[in-house]
Amino acid sequence: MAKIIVLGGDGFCGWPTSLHLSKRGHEVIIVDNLSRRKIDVELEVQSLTPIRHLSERLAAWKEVSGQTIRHVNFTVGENYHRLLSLIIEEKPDAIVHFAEQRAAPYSMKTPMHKRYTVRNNLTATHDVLCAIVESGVDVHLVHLGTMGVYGYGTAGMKIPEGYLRIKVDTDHGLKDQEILYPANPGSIYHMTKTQDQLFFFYYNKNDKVKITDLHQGIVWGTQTDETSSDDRLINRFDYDGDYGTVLNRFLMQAAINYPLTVHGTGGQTRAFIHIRDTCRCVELAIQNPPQAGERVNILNQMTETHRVRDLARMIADQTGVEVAFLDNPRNEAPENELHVEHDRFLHLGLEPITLENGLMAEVTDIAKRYSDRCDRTKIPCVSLWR
Ligand code: USQ
Repeated sequence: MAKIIVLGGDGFCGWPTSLHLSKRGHEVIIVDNLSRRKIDVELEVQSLTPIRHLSERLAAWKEVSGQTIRHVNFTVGENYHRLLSLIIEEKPDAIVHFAEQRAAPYSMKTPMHKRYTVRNNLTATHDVLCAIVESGVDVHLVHLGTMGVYGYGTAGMKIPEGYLRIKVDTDHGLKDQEILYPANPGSIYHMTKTQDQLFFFYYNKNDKVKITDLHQGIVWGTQTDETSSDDRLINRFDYDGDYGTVLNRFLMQAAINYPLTVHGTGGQTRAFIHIRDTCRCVELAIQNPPQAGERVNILNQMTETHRVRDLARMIADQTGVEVAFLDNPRNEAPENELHVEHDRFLHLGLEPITLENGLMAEVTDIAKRYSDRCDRTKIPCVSLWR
């Protein structure tokens, strides 16, 4: 069994992943400064689901599973020496890095939000890499990246897993090369993740740090076996215009009969993954570290692609809710095709959950159960890209 530090272990992906790893017998230490909860206070919105304080969550988990998860509260990126001493003292086998501001609309709200997102995300990632090297501990870093690094134009090809094979016209004729797929961020948030990639490239090349970068699609769903095993362990559910992501928003909107908020024509095609598969993929990544000296290991962590208006239509057909086509607050291609290679996780044994698996009803049930906690004024996306 491994010892794993989960940076950002109180968030939407971090919490269920921490429980998933703990349940399987790994020793989990959460580092989290509770920034996501503080942003709820700033935005005057709360998770649709009533999430408990982190100490209550951890006590409940101990009661339910018998497993202890420790929590250390500091800001990664601001407390370098705490991070360094934690790594030296605990000697983790793996560090899972979720400790970044993850919402594109939030990152675009104002210059202050842009600067916060850049400062927070880039210093966090760099401090983790720097501390791993200074500690001398043999740690595998598993980072939650995004499919958004590839950009959302139409590539005209299947998007590969991180690296693009190209031919370069050199002095000695045409030569094959493999390069990082050209970064094409669509928001300040996505830009920070493209910059993370360069940090990884450098620290892997220069210091031989073992790194897996997971290019994750849009997560949907909310509960896992672990988070649903006790009400006190419930995962957060974001429905607001900044943090709510498209499919969960549509399912929640249908549950309260709010016209589905399609941006523009809804011709945007995106990659999706269920939260249960997020947990499983992180576990698979930890179990399959790159070898020493191997380049950064990049996997596309998604299971299917869908067009936004198709999702809206499907949910409208099932529930009778109206579809509203709204001016798009974002600066993004109104229509795009998206084909993605994602064989690497399938080869590692992932059995993907898809929209057909009946789990959409679980989201709708949760949304209905807690609908009285919804503030309808927080649903519109008011963060503009211009
Ligand atoms: N959209 C709507 N209506 C809505 C909300 C969104 O039409 O009510 C559209 C957006 O305009 C966009 C698409 O749906 O075209 C996806 O938006 P989103 O908010 O669901 O997802 P996004 O901003 O891309 O970010 C989310 C996560 C981020 C993660 C990313 C993966 O917040 O952390 O990295 O998904 S990916 O999209 O593959 O880059």
